[in-house]
Amino acid sequence: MDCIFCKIIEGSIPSKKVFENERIVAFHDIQPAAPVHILVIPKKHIPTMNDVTAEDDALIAELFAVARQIAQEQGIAESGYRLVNNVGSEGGQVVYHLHLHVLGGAKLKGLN
Ligand code: D5M
Repeated sequence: MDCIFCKIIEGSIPSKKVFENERIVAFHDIQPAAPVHILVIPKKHIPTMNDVTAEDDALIAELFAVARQIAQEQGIAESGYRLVNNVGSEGGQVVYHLHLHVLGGAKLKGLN
């Protein structure tokens, strides 16, 4: 499959991983938009949030749990951070493999 995040999961493209279990991987974004910018992705290839089904409920809950754990580990939980999921072209999605951006480490602008 021609998916850059699937290649990161299988290890054929390098990444700076900060978390991995049987279902989820997290790694540093290659183009950081904040001092802390980590992507949390399911190993299951789900293109966008529009493709999530009820059968993925536990996986999506775990995605958020891992994001919360990473925020703690990165030291941004107390000061605050942002979780972002871009959906489709007008939502700014570039990589069509579901991912949560964990952004923090500075006062973030916009969207509020
Ligand atoms: O975000 C896609 C994000 O994926 C964007 O912030 C860059 C990041 N990206 C792209 N290629 C890589 C690799 N190889 N390693 C790490 N991060 C990467 P989107 O929400 O789709 O706009």
